[in-house]
Amino acid sequence: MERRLHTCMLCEAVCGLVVEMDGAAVKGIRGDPDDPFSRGHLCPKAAAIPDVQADPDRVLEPQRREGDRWQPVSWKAALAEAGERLAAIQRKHGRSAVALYLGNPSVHSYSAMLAIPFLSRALGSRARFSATSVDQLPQMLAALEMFGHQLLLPIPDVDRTSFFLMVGANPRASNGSLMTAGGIARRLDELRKRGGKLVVVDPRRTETAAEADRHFAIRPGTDALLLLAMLHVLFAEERIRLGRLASFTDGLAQLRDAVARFPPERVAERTGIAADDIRDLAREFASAPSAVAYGRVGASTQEFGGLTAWLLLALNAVTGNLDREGGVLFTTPAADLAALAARTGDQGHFGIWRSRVRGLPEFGGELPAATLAEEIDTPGDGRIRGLITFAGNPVLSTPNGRRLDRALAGLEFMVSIDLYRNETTRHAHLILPTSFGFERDHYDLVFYALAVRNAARYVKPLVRPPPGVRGDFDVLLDLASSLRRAGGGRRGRVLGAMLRAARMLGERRLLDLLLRFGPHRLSLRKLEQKPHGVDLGALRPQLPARLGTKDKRVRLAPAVFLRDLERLEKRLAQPSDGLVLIGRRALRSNNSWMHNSLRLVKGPSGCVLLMHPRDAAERGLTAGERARVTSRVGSVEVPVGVTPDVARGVVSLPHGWGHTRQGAALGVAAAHAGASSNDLTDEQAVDALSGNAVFSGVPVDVTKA
Ligand SMILES: Nc1nc2c(c(=O)[nH]1)N[C@H]1C(S)=C(S)[C@@H](COP(=O)(O)OP(=O)(O)OC[C@H]3O[C@@H](n4cnc5c(=O)[nH]c(N)nc54)[C@H](O)[C@@H]3O)O[C@H]1N2
Ligand SMILES: Nc1nc2c(c(=O)[nH]1)N[C@H]1C(S)=C(S)[C@@H](COP(=O)(O)OP(=O)(O)OC[C@H]3O[C@@H](n4cnc5c(=O)[nH]c(N)nc54)[C@H](O)[C@@H]3O)O[C@H]1N2
Ligand code: SF4
Ligand SMILES: [Mo]
Repeated sequence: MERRLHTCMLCEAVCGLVVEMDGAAVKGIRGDPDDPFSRGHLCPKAAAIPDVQADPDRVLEPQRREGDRWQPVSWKAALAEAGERLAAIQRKHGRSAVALYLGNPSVHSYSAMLAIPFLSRALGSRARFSATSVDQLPQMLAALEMFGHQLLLPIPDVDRTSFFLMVGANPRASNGSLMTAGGIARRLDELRKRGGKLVVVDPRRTETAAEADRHFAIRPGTDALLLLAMLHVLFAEERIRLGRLASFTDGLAQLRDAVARFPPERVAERTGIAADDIRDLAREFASAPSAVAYGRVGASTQEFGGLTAWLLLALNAVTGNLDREGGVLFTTPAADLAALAARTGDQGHFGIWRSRVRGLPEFGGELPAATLAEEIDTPGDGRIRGLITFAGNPVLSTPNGRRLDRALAGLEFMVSIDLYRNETTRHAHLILPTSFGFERDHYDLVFYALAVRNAARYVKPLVRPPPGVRGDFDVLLDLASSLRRAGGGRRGRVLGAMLRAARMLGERRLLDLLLRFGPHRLSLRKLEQKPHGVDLGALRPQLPARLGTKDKRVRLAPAVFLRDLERLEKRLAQPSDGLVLIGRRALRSNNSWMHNSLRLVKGPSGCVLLMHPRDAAERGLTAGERARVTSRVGSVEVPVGVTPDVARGVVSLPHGWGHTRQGAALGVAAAHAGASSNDLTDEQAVDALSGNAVFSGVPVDVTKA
C-alpha cells in the first residue's frame, strides 16, 4: 500500500487528502493532517472522487448523437465536426449566435481556468453565460462598484473575529463559500470557545444556526431591509467608526441619507425580526472588538441580492471592520488572478451591453443564465443557435430548467465538454470527455484566493486518465483551434499566436509563471518540494493600495445601489404573504452531479420539501406524504418533511435533483431521482439590478399530491 497526496476539488474547502493506493486502485482516503491549511479535515464527498473516476456511466471517449442514438467517434472527427458546425452558424448568423455556458466545476480546475479565456476570446461571442449569475454575481458587483475590481472579495477573518454575522449561508453543510477554510465547523466552534459570538440570519434553523448564539428566522428576500435598518441604527446612534478607512472612503453622507428612511420599526413586520432585536443586533455588531458581516447563497440569489451584497460590505466598512484583523480582509494568493487582471486592465464591467430579449445587463462580459432559454427560443435576429457547455448542468441548475430543456432541444448544434451525459448534455450533438479527480494535478487557483489564510499546495496526478479522455486545457484549446480552422470565431493573427503560445507553454508552465510573478514568489518546483502545502500567513490589511478604483478610494454609496433602493421601496409597499420556496444544501450532495455515487445517495432521500408543522397541518399534510408544489412556471411532486426548523410561510427544497429526464445516462441517480427545484424557480424573476437568478422567496402553492 502506498500513501500519496492529492487535494479535493469538489467544494471550496480545498481539503488536502492522503490517498492510500494499491497500484492504480484507491483503497482509502483520509484528510492530510500535515496540510497546514486544511489540517486533516475532510467530508464524506471526498470518498466519492474514485466513484466518479470509475463510474460505468462516465463518458470515456467522444460521443456523437444522431437522433437519440449515441456512437463513439474519434477525437479528430469530433473536434473537426464541432469546429465546422459552430463556424457555419457563426458565419451565417454572427459570432454571438453561438453561446458558451461554463459550469461550477470549471473554477475547481486550474487548467480549465487558464484555457477558458483563450476559448472565450477565440469564440468572440457576446452570448457568454456561467454559474456566476446563479450564485455570487451580486457579491462581485458590489466589489466592482465599491472597490473597483470584481474579484476583490473580502474574506471573513473567522479565526480572529469576535462576532460573526452570517446571512444566508450554511457552512456546516456547504463547508464554506467565498470563505475557503478547511474545517469551518471547527473554526466556528473555536470562535465561540474564545468568547466570540455567532449570529445566523436564515429562514431555516440550519445545522449552522443550531450551533449559533442566536438565530433570526428572517422572511426570505428581506435581508436588504434588515441591513438598512441596522445601518439606520448605527447612524442614528452615532456609532459609525470608519477608522483608518476614513481617509480614503467616499459616500458616507449618501449612505446616511439612504438609510434614514429605514428605521427598524418600518422593516420589522416585513422581515419578521422585531425592531428591538434589530437595534440590539446593530449595537452588538458595532461594539464588538471585531466583527464580520458575511452573506452567501441565500443572501445573493434573491430579489435584492445586489443591495444585500452592498449593504453587508457597507456594514463592515462603517464599523471599521473592512480590511482589519478580525473583520473582513483581502487575500494575497500565491497565484494572483485579480492582480493579473488589474495589470491587464480587466477589472470587470457592468451593463455595457444588454441581452437581446429582456435587456438584462452583462456583467464582466457575461449575460445572466436566467436569460439563456429565451435567447434561444425567441425568434429573431441575434438568436442563439449553437451552444458550448463546459462542466455545467443548467437544465437542473438555472431557473425554469424545463424551459431551457425545451430550448436546448431546438438548437442547431450543441457540444458539451463533460464527464457525463446528464440532463443538459443529453441535448448535445457531441460530448467531449475530460479527465477528472486524481487523474490530474491540482492547484486551487480560485479558492486559495478566497481563503481565510494565505496558503498554497500543488499535487501531481496519481493515476493516468483513461485512454479516451483528455485534460480540460487541451480540449478547450483544441476546440478553439478547430473553430478557427473552420473559419469561425474571432480572426486575427495575434489571437492565433496567443493560442499557439498557450499550447506550447501548457497549463503547468502557465501556472508556474503565475506563481513566480505572484506576491510570494513561489514556483511549481518550490511547491513540489513541500507536497503537504505551505502556509503563507494570516490575511493582512492592504487598503488603499489593493483597491482597483482609479483614485484608490472606497465608494461606500455607489449610484447603482442608491437607485435600486427605489425598487425596494416599491416592493415594500406591495403585500407579501403566502408560501415561498427557498433552497438548501446537504453535506452528502454536490449541486446536480454527484448523485451517481451510490455511497452518497444511499439511505433516505435528500430531496424532501421541509415545511413548518402548522403550514403542513393547514394543508392536511403529514411527514412522508407526497405534496404537489406549484409555482408560476411549473410543478413537482415531492415527499414532505415536517419540522419547526423552517419558518412559517417558508418551504425548503434542495436543488440539483430531478434525474428523470429521458436520454440522460445516470443509472444510480435515476434510481434516486427526486425532483428539480428549478422546475419551480422562475427565470423571469431575477434581481432586476444585477440579473442574478432568484432561488429564495419563490411564491409557491403546496397541496396534497
Ligand atoms: N455539500 C455541499 N457543499 C457545497 C455545495 C453543495 O451542493 N453541497 N455547493 C457548493 C456551492 S456551488 C456553493 S455556491 C456553496 C454555497 O454555500 P452556502 O451559501 O453556505 O450554502 P447553502 O446551504 O446554499 O446556504 C444558503 C442558506 O441561505 C438560506 N436562505 C435562503 N433564502 C434566504 C434568504 O432570503 N435570506 C437569508 N438570510 N437566508 C436565506 C438557506 O436556508 C440556506 O441555509 O456551497 C458549496 N458547497
Ligand atoms: N434552486 C437552486 N439552484 C441553484 C442553486 C441553489 O442554491 N438553488 N445554486 C446555484 C449554484 S451556487 C451553482 S454554483 C450552480 C451550479 O450549476 P452548474 O455548474 O450548471 O451545475 P453542476 O451541478 O455543478 O454541474 C457540473 C457539471 O460538470 C461536470 N464536471 C464535473 N467535474 C468536471 C470536470 O473536471 N471537467 C468537466 N469538463 N466537467 C466536469 C459534471 O459532470 C456536471 O455535469 O447551481 C445553481 N443552482
Ligand atoms: S469539505 Fe469540500 S474539499 Fe473537503 S473533502 Fe469535502 S468536498 Fe472535498
Ligand atoms: Mo455555487
